[in-house]
Amino acid sequence: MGLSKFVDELPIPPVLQPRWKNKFYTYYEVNMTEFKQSLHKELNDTTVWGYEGSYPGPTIEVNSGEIVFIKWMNDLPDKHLFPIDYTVHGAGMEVPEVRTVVHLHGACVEWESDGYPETWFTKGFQQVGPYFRKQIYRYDNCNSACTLWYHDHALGITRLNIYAGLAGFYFIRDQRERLLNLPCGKYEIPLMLQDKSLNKDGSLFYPKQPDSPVPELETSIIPEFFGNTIVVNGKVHPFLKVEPRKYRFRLLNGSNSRFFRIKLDSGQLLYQIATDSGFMEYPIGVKEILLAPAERAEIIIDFTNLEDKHIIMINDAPAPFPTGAPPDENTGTVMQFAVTLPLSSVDTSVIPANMAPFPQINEQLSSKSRYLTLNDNRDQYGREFMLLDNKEWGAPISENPKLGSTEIWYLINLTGDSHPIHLHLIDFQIIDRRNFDVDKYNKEGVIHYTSPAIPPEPQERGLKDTVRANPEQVTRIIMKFGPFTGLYVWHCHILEHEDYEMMRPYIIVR
Ligand SMILES: [Cu+2]
Repeated sequence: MGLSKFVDELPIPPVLQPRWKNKFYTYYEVNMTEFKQSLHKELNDTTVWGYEGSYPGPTIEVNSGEIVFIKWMNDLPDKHLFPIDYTVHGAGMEVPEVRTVVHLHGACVEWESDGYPETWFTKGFQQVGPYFRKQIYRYDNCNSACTLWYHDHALGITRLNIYAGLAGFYFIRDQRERLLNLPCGKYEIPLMLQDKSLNKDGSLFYPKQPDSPVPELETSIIPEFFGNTIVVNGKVHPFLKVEPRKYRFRLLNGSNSRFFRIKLDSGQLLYQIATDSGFMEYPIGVKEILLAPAERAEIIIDFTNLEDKHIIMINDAPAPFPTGAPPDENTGTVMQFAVTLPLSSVDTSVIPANMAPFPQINEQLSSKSRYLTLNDNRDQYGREFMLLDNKEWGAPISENPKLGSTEIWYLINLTGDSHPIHLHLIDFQIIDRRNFDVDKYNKEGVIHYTSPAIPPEPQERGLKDTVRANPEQVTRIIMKFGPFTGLYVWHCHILEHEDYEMMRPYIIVR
């Protein structure tokens, strides 16, 4: 479409103010509405959905251990912005078209407040899903400092609700973080990376049918969605004016399906300080960072001595990842940093030598190993759909870890895609990845390894809640289940996969 790049300033979502706060708890109210917002100055305003009139939603900032209550409310229209495929699990004609439920991604939270996909609710809570328990969610925020994000999770339409704009940041802060002397205040900036396709009139485009359409259906889910342009915090290819000093950026891949492998065209290092779920043991200097949908990384970029330089953040991740086409000039460009502001004060922030201890979980502590396949299938319309453990969403629960127990999960990827696998409630550690013979597995059901174990990449050495399970590899993760019991989910975070069967309930039992 040829929109000019770097003509809109990067928006920074506002910080949400609580309705009340006392020494025991904090209470917020958040309303979901439809409104118009400018995604690019050369386009008409775009109709989006957002939280508190903002896309991305306002950032919620809490302290570790703070008890927070949030009343999430749906005030959206009855008609969806995008075409619905009624054949998808939980999205049939019998349920209201517009349903929402909010999941705080990475949160340590009771199951009733976790945004289980069947706890959806409609406008004014007039209708609710079968597992709905409460209107006001409680968050215990037991995590250490980290970058979480909240987003919609309604069964069967998560891909459409998030694409419409229902996503925002949630930061947990703690004392250790304050002592690190990181860049803060206006030098600490969240970056939500997404891909979108925009029609000429400025409206968001989401396809009605896959490339090879399904004639029997008016609307069909697509295997993956790849937008033709990149938006950061809701702006197409924005720019950010920076001072010649250090900045802390909280990166989030908030796309439906697109992976980002970002680097700076200046070739300079990104100093990664945090993974999905908190600080790493020590910073690492890297040229590029790969982020699958839902993965986060915190980085420090040092613009010192780069006065008047214009530095472009670029993306070279193929789509689909890892074997798809490389990005073009639009999808390969993310945003620009213009080092044009004068230094307003001496930069006393640091890239710390150490951040937080990272105690590795000993494999010996694991009381159970689960072998879980990622499968490719065809449905009655000839469409590809993916499964976990070869089971559909509605099959009986098979993952039922005991409260307080440690398990190792073997994610056996039999498909040709890399899938970002996310478990709710807990953080895990990646043990290793190992190549195996897929044909032999398909014929005989045994894992025959064809390489030694590959340790996690340096950028993954920390607490994670989303892991890339690569094709033709077994990815092993280890985690302790708790501190809550109840019903949670694990799923692929490629939203088109999640909605079309690549999601499973799991239950933590006493
Ligand atoms: Cu997937």
